Parts: sequence; structure tokens; C-alpha cells
Amino acid sequence: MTRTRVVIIGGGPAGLLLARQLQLAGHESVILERQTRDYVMARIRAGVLEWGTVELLRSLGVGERMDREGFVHDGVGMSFSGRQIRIDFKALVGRSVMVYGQTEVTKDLYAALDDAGVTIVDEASDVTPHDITADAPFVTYSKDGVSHRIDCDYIAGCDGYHGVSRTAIPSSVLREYERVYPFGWLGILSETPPVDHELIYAHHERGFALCSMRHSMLSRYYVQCSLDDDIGDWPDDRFWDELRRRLPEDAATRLVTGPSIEKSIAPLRSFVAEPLRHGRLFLAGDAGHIVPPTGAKGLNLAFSDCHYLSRGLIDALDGGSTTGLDEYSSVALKRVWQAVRFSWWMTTLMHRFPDTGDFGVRLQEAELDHLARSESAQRSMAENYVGLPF
Ligand code: RFL
Ligand code: PHB
Repeated sequence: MTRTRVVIIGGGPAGLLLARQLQLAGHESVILERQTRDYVMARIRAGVLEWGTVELLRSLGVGERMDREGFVHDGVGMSFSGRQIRIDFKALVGRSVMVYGQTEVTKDLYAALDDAGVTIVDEASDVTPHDITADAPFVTYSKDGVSHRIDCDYIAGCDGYHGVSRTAIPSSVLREYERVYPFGWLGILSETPPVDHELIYAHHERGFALCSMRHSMLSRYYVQCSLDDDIGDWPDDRFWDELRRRLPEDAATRLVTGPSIEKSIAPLRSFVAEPLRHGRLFLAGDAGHIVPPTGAKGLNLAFSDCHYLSRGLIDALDGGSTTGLDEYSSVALKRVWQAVRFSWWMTTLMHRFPDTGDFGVRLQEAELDHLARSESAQRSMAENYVGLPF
């Protein structure tokens, strides 16, 4: 039997960031991660960091490589009806975003935690929280066939949408809100120069497309696909043809294609669990909520949750007030719902739904045309995209 202050279930971005925040405040935690380190480090996920996330990572001493290798983007392109407009974040709201992959953020956090000697148990199976409504909760798990128990003051459920933490909250307490979108995103990574120096979100009658990147020789592209599609249905040539058709002509002409080095299909969903706390168990990140990737918000929300949760935990562990913990769920959920709304809005505006029809396409084009003409519409989008304050 071991003891620590906080057991963190899940070594994704939320769990790693929270461990870093606790460690810098002088509080011990243990991370229990189901997968191997190699698996976690290889996952290709988010690419865009809000400015608040950038500043948070810097303040935690894990921003150095991001500042060296990341790319500051002052705007994004939106294409529709054969033309492209630019939403100029810098001019509209005075802030930017950083293009720096989640995989890299994860590596930087692991390196900092390893340096500081924080315990991270990889390949921990059967992780189970116990006595979460009592004063002395504990977590059990198995590693290499041996069972372990860790006693703690608090448990942080940072184990993503498919984790165990949320299921430890009784259904009589937990309320879930969900929308499942009737399509997926097929994403590829290719060692080719990005088609543009900024991201392009493309509306098209054939479906949505997104041109993103990781660096000058690594592109990340997505096309909306059917949920029935299988990776095997999408050889590289078909992907490139489909992407080209959905882009405005000049971008399509510039597009450099090459073999994909990663290809995957992701379903899209909006999901919120309320409350994010039960007793001494707190949910943060995808364990508590999911947004479709269209607004680039998931990773950033995980980090804003950790910002609020770490403050509450540190106050309580320092022997001070528990107000931060008591308010965590309601404060974090306010920001979560803002991001849910924005991601839903962008998803609805940019995708072809089964019932969109010709009328729906015209409405989407009219709204995009309004965005092109109206500075206040652009400012509202920019404000949300660079991230609401936390
Ligand atoms: P994660 O990353 O899912 O990490 C959870 C960790 O918990 C582990 N785990 C367990 N460990 C122990 N016991 C168990 N029973 C466990 N069950 C699970 C898992 O192995 C994992 O290591 O959740 P976290 O930390 O909350 O982080 C959330 C982000 O990963 C997620 O929101 C983003 O990736 C979403 N997202 C994007 N977010 C952005 O902010 N900007 C973007 O541009 C962006 N693009 C994206 C995205 C997600 C995508 N996919 C694949 C869903 C693009 C895509 C395609
Ligand atoms: C990405 O680069 O993977 C990415 C960028 C923007 C999004 C979603 C994903 O909205």
C-alpha cells in the first residue's frame, strides 16, 4: 500500500498538466496510465493551441520548445462558394493561436515530469477508484499481474471519454448531454509542404475539408467522410482527389500530395457530463466533455479545466479553503459550454448533414457570406477561436 496526495487516472494532456501544476506547488501525485509510453507519445491529435494555453504552458516551464518550434498564426482562412476569406485574429481581437501538435505538448510534459521525479505508472490495468464519497478514497490497479492500492486525498479523473472515472459516478447523480454527428473526419498526415501558411476551413457541397499542418514539411488534412467508411475505402489517391475538389481553385492547384504516414477516421460528438465532481473525484478534460474538432477546442478545454482544478486542489492541500474545489464543477462547466456552443456552431456551419439539402447549403453560404461582410461576426468568431479567458 502506498500513499500520495492526488491519484491522477490517465496520462493524456489533462493528467500530465495537472501533475505538473501540483508538482510545482510542492504536492505529490501519481499518474496511472493504461497504455504504454510509446503509444501515448505517438497519438496524433490536436494541432492548435489557444493563446491562454500557450501562456499556461510557458508559466509551467514547458513552453520552451513550443516557442522555438511552434508557429504563431494570426488568422485562419475560410473557403466557401469558390472563394476564400481570412479571419484576422490579430486585427480583430489582438490575439493569435499557436500551431504546435498535442503529441509535442505531451512529450514536453512527460520530460518535465520525469525530470522532477513524478511517478507515472504506464500499462496500469483495472484502474478503479474506491470510496470516493468518503474522507479516505483510494485507487486500485494491476501492473504486470500484481495488484496495487494507493491511498490519497483526492482523485483526478483525466482518463478521456472511454475512461473509468466517469463511470464511478452514480447515474442518479450524473447528467449527460450529448449530440452525435452523422459523419466523421478522415485525417491524414503527410510529409509535404502545407498548402497554405495558415489553416483553411473549407465549406463545400461535397462536404467539409480542413487544411492544417504541424510544420513546414508536415501537413495535416481532413475531409468529412461517412461513418460507414473504412480506412481501406480511402487509398491516398482518393483522399487527395476528394480534398482537391473541396478546396478553392488556387489552393487546389497549389496542393502538393505525397504518401500518407498516418490515416485515421474520427467520429464527431458533443458531450457534457454534469457535475464534474462526485465527493473526492474530479473529472477533467475529455473524461467530462467532448467537442467536435471543428473549433480546435478539446485540448484547450482540458487545460482550462486543469487550471481551475489545480487551483482548488492546491488551496485544499495547503490546508486552506476548499472553495475552489467546491466551485470547480460550475466554474469549469461555464467555459465548457461556451466551447460546446462554438464547436457546434462551426460544425453545423461547415458540414454537409444528411438533411442539409439545397436549402440548407444556401443558408450555410448566406451565413458564410455574412461572416465575410460583417466585422462583428468575424470578431465573434475570432474571440472564440483564440479562446475565451480563463
Ligand atoms: P486523452 O487525450 O484521451 O487522455 C486520456 C488518457 O487516459 C488514458 N486512459 C486510462 N488510463 C488508466 N486507466 C483507464 N481506465 C484509462 N482509460 C483511458 C488514455 O490512454 C489516455 O492516455 O484525454 P485528455 O487528457 O482529456 O485530453 C483531451 C485531448 O486529447 C482532446 O480533447 C483533443 O485531442 C481533441 N482534439 C483537438 N483539441 C484541440 O484543442 N485542438 C485541436 O486542434 C484538436 N484536434 C482533437 C483534434 C481530437 C481528434 N480526435 C482524434 C478525437 C483532432 C482530432 C482528429
Ligand atoms: C489539426 O491540426 O489536427 C487540427 C487543426 C484544427 C482543428 C482540428 C484539428 O480545428
